[in-house]
Amino acid sequence: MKEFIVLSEEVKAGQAKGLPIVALESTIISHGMPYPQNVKTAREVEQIIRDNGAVPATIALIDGKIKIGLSDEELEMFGNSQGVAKASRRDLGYLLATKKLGATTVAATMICAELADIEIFVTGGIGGVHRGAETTMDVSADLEELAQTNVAVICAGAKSILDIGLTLEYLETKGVPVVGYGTDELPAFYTRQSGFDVNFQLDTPEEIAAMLSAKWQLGLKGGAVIANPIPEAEALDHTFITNIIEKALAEAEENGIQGKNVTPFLLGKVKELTEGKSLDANIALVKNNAVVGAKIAVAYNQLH
Ligand code: PSU
Ligand code: MN
Repeated sequence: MKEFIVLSEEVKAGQAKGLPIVALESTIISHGMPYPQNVKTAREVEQIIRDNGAVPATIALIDGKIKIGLSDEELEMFGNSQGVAKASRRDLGYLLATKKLGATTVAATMICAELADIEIFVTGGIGGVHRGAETTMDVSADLEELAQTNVAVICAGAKSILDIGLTLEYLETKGVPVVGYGTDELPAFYTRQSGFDVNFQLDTPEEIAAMLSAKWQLGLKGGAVIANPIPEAEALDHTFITNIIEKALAEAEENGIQGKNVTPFLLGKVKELTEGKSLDANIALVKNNAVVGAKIAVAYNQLH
């Protein structure tokens, strides 16, 4: 297994010194945001993690290896090339064996993080149960991964391109805790409110670290969703974004978008219809998650 894993110098040195490490995904770079904002954001997020006392490890598949920590050139390559596959759990074996470039989703990043002994992972949003999943069966592999892989995902809640209620039901069935960071309501990515409660509200990185530690010490497999609301000043108006999401969903349906193309299509459409406002919000919330995630990693590290 170890033959597939390559740590960057920064991550290797960090692990040797016992520093907290924070995993970051690469699908958000290759398929979640346009160039050049994607690369700029990826670099800034890494720096925020350093500034808050942890070591960033952006994860991707390159030339038959799982890279834990990317160079500046590699970040640029993932942000600015067409031929990067979106890599989820099912794709890992194929992409490694064929030595193709793979941008890891939340699910695949969790798998790779666990292989590299990284417990804390920061991103923007997780996949979930899509609206209409009763008939399409479009349920993100991210949810199954949260059920079985011991990595906590700091995100801004679940986007309303998803069926948030069904996503919470799925996570409940799988025993995945959904924690609100300083809130009792699950944030909905672009907005701070969703109308759904989280399972537990915790207000400090130390409390979250203690919860994760207790869960895993018991041998309870699986991750946790740590939902951190977008900062008030960056949040989009609820009615504005809801109308746009409805339009994006209708266009996806008209165009027969399916499978792994659904989420990138919807994100791109929402960006276009908001004239970039959704992208600004997305960038702001990821940076906000990086601050919180780094602090959780520091607190978790102190317990171990
Ligand atoms: N949500 C976002 N931005 C993203 C994604 C989700 O706001 O980039 C990406 C993540 O990598 C997530 C993936 O794991 O989409 C989910 O895709 P799917 O719905 O196909 O499982
Ligand atoms: Mn899907």
